[in-house]
Amino acid sequence: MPVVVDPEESLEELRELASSAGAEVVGEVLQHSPEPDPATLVGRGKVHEIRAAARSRRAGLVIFDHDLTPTQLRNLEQSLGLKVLDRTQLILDIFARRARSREGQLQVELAQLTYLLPRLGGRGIALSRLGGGIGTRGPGEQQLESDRRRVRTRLQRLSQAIERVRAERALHRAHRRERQYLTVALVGYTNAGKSTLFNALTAARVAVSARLFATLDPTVRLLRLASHRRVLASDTVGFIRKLPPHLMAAFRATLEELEDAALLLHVMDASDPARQQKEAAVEDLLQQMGLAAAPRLRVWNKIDLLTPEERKQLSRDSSALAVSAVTGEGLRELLERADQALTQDPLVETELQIPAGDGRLLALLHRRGTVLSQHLEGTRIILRACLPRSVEALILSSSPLAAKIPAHR
Ligand SMILES: Nc1nc2c(ncn2[C@@H]2O[C@H](COP(=O)(O)OP(=O)(O)OP(=O)(O)O)[C@@H](O)[C@H]2O)c(=O)[nH]1
Ligand SMILES: [Mg+2]
Repeated sequence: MPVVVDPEESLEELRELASSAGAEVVGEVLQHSPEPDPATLVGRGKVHEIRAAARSRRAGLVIFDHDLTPTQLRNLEQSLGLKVLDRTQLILDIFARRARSREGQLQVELAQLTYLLPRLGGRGIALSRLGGGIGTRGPGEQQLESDRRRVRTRLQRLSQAIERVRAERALHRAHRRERQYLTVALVGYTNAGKSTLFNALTAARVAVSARLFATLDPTVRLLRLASHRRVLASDTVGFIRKLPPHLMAAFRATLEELEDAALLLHVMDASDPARQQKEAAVEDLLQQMGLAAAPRLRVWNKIDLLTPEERKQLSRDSSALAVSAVTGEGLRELLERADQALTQDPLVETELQIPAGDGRLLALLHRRGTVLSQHLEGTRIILRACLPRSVEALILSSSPLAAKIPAHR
């Protein structure tokens, strides 16, 4: 389902993106026209209006919320006499500033160059018309040819390097699986509060910020759920509507973390007037990534910012949890619900007997599960406990004297 975006709201988001990139917004122009002009996107009158507005406010840069074709970009830069960026370039710019890990940097560079390549091509056509006669090549074109070649070679190297990092990551994930940890990944729109929630749950210290795309590199930490089960929690890069396709492809390696997750926590900002559109945008992207069927829990965050009336309304959405990562409200329930939602390794309530002398097994049971009752019967300890099925299997296999007590006893 296509997500309907209100242009004013989209512009508001562009403003946030621009300030996240370090720009100061001095003015805005909105165009209501259903028919984009192939040469300049906006009509000629609008181009004049933008130029006048930019001059009077001494702007050094014009940013379009819409993506521009190479031709539109060139034409607009010429008629405005200013540097022009589109939404994709702006997002790429933010990502380029924020990427810290080697993988993140490789991915951003790949996305930037992929975006640049056809733009070099576009200019190449214009220059060959100007400079070169029939059968000859102008010097500008030669320069561009070598630029293009350089970009292509670099793209190839980047892809290879990313493949290597990707293989490494796959190995890490395989190790984690061997250690039997399931992964719970936090996903959601940028600025929904994923990192704040991640920190609150795992006592980590991932940087949190009101700027968009504060997190680029995924972080993984151990998290203890309500049953004492330990899982790996993974904080990931935020989503945004109209996510540049290049960026989506380039971030594939990072997003593979999500494919491996046993559960996605979809974190949403309950105080955001555009929360519904943003939820739909995230769902849309998850679907594009082939994760439509991935088990997930919807989590409304920032409920501390709501009025009692708004809270009441939210509570009608029974398929979601309401939490505040800042005050800690609702986090206990979140840990319980996440525990129950891990259907790959479901929680079972079971009755077990273990040898009374085996302190190690008893400790394991208390550490990895919730013991509901326990008593001594001769040389055996009889316990009723709630545990992940895998832990039950581990206990039964680790001592010949450990056994399950049939329910009909
Ligand atoms: N009032 C309130 N503010 C919150 C809550 N959770 C997060 N915030 C604020 O929301 C802003 C964004 O938080 P982050 O945790 O960086 O959001 P994120 O989803 O990780 O964002 P990206 O990494 O950019 O995708 C910060 O200013 C946080 O302080 C909450 O429960 N209540
Ligand atoms: Mg974050």
